[in-house]
Order: sequence, then structure tokens, then C-alpha cells
Amino acid sequence: MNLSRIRNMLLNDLTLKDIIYLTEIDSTNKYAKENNVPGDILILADSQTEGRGRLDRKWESESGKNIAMSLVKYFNMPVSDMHIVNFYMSYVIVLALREITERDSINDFSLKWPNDILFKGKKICGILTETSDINKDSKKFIIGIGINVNQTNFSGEFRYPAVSLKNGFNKNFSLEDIIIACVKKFYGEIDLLNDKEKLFDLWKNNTLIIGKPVSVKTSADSEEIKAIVIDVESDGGIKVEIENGKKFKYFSGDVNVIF
Ligand code: BT5
Repeated sequence: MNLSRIRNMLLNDLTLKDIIYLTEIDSTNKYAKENNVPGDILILADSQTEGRGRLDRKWESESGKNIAMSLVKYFNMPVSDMHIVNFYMSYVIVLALREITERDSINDFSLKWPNDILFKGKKICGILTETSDINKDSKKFIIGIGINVNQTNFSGEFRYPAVSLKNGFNKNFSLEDIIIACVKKFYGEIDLLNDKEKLFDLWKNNTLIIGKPVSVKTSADSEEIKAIVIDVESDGGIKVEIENGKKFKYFSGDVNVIF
């Protein structure tokens, strides 16, 4: 990885203070936690041996071909707003991926509740946001981002089909360019975090799940519920309607669009 280019582009005019580059690590999020990495630091890894998703699920990624990074950031916000960081991050990554690929259409890159980015309906990026210091005004967020870039085969048994930029565009992409674009968008749009309603409007304008039939799973061992998505609300909940007209709102879990 050309670290000096990333440093030149990101450490001069943003509030980002430093970049930690690791060739191999268990998980960039875990590293940030265990080493008490301070705010405004970006951790990059070529390879993760124990990449994680939510609920201790695995994030699988071939060494050197993809992006695995964690951004540590402090935000002053009430506990009731903490979910917006996750929605913000997924939104800015969609903007960055559209810029890199020069594809503006929602049919290419779109958002799937709560924290996935899809390319033509398949998962290209996952985000794992972990928080600490939640009793303090200034809360610490470790925002972990995995993006499938130049890997072409995904052999894992994924709940949702996986795809990379290389699969979609038939060429290799520069990992450095994508890292730079994502971090620039993150700092560039950051005022959106002060306008929750606007952020959620933008998020909703970039998802294809509203109005679609989905199956909802709220935990690993819960039953799948078939429903239609009615809305994603600014409290982070997804509102769905089941067959008998009853409406439910979920704050965690997964949705799969039923095609
Ligand atoms: C996520 O969780 O999608 C969050 C992934 C976050 C990964 C980053 S990499 C840097 C940082 N350090 C870490 O250790 N993690 C973060 P979730 O929504 O729970 O989805 C996990 C599920 O996605 C798995 O159970 C698989 O089904 C599927 N999956 C695993 N690897 C994938 C991949 N490369 N592409 C698409 N889907 C994948």
C-alpha cells in the first residue's frame, strides 16, 4: 500500500491526526480498542485474521486486495443519537464509491438497513461501529469499514451475496484512492451529523428497500418474518408491515430483500 500518498492526501488539511498501518492484524476495530487508540486516527490493514461483523459474525476478506480500516472519532451526542454515526458512515461511503466509479445511479450503489452498502443488489461494504465512553458527553466511536475491492471470488456462505468493485467493473481499483475518497467524504460532510432529519432524508433517498418485500431477522436464532418495508425513521428503526396489516418497528437485525 502506498502509505505516503494516503498520508499526503489526508493528513494535511483534515482534522485527521495520524494513520496507523498494519500489514496483518486480527481486526482493526479490536486493535483500536485494545490499544486505546485516540480520536481522529485511521487504522489500515492489508490483512485481518479475525475480521468481525456485527454480533460476532465474521468478515472475510483476502489479504492485500480489499479495504479493512477503522476510524476512531469522538462525538458529543446523546445516547439516543448514537445510531446516526452508522447511518452517516454508510451514506458517505456510497458517495465516495460513486465518485470513484463515476456511477451516480441508485441502481448501482445503494444502502441497505442498517449498515450495508450494495452494488447492484449485492453486498460490497459492511460497517461495524462500536462505542465506548457512553456515559460521557464526548463518546468514542470506532467505525470499522470493510470494502470488497479487487477480490473476485467469495467462497464464504454469506447470508447476502457478496460482490467487489472488480466484479462489477472488470478492472482493478486503487485501494489508496478509495481510502482517500472515503475519509475525505467523512470529514467533508460531517455537519450532517447536526441535522438528523436531513441525514435520514438523504439516507432514505439512497436506499431501495422502502416499499420492498423483505425477510427480517432480529437475531441469529429468531424466525424470519416476511414483511413490506414502510419507512426507515430518524431514530434508526425500520418500520415494516406484515401480511395481516400489523406494523412493527425494529432497531437491530438484518433485512434481506426478497426478489
Ligand atoms: C458487517 O457486519 O457487515 C460489518 C463488517 C465490518 C468489517 C470491518 S473490516 C475493518 C473493521 N475491523 C473488523 O474486524 N471489522 C470491521 P454484518 O452486517 O454482521 O455482516 C456480516 C456478514 O456479512 C457475515 O456473516 C457474512 O454473511 C457476510 N460477509 C462476510 N464477509 C463478507 C464480505 N467480504 N463481503 C460481503 N459479505 C460478507
